[in-house]
Amino acid sequence: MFFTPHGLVETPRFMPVGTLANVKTLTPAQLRDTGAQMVLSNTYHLHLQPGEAIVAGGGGLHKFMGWNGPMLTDSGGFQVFSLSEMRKITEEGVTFRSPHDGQIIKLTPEKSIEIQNTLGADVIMAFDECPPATASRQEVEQATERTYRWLERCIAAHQRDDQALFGIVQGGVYLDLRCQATEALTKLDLPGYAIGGVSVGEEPELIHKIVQATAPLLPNHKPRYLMGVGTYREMVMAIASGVDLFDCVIPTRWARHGTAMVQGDRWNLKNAKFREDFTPLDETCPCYTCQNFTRAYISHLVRSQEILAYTLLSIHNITELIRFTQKIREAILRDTFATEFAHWLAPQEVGEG
Ligand code: PRF
Ligand code: ZN
Repeated sequence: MFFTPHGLVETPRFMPVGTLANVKTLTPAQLRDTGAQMVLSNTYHLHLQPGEAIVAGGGGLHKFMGWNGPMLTDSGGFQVFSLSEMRKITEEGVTFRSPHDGQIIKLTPEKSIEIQNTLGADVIMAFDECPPATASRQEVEQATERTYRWLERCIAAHQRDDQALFGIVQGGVYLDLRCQATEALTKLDLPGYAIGGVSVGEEPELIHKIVQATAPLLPNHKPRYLMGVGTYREMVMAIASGVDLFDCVIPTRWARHGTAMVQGDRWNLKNAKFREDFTPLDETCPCYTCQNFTRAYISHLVRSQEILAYTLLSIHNITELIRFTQKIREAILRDTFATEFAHWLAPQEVGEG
């Protein structure tokens, strides 16, 4: 558990993604009812649209979007790499072309922190370089060292003591680089740490190895956040290694594709078998969707492409993932986590999925 100026966050916990200062298709009240505590938003997207000055004009991120719980903003570097074209990276920072109007935009560690200071989230992330899974060892080594130099610049630029700046460990699949980076970062005594550069196209077993080698080296009295990971098995494994926070677009993205996450499985609601199924998605689920609607009704909405379909599925999917991390939290507090969740850690069957 940790505290922010906008309330506490019980860990381990899944954080829904609210890229553009909203979790797609949900009102803040609906979001609150999923059990969400901390919500993530993005520097890259908000800088492009509407711009941080407008968010500040609206009273800062919390007031602007009507969410007065804990918020975290990602720093933008990762989004530049995965989303924009014509990006160029130097020691100074990253330049890229705005997908909105083609304008050349430059993000540096200083600029990212300035934007995040203006947005006003409770937790802000260091500006890092996340190399692709195809990068060579030498490229990863250079990116990891640069990420450290950028972190020092982020710390120097950071202006607000009501915002916690988290450092990000890079190092790709190279465990020795991960260990070196972790050791260097922990010396800086930041309020929290993240593991980045994971789940960028490498084998799932490598994700486990990286997290198992890195998370236990981070201080266990500070939040540890595994960026961009939110699948069941990866979360169980990471929590076993000490990770506290997760985020992932899967529950909301799948919802918009008509897919429900039900007890470890995924269901396409367009499937004919749901047309006359008058039971809830999951009768054990306390969410608004499961308490009030049937599979048949949601199937009808999905087939008709009604916006309510995406709202109801987002409510359920987010509730499902938060409830999963909440169940793990309760098991940890009962001291039964290792036995209750051991089956998630068993070797996976080949050809599954
Ligand atoms: N760095 C940042 N954000 C991220 C990542 C990263 O490495 C990832 C990688 N899984 C997701 N989001 N800043
Ligand atoms: Zn539900």
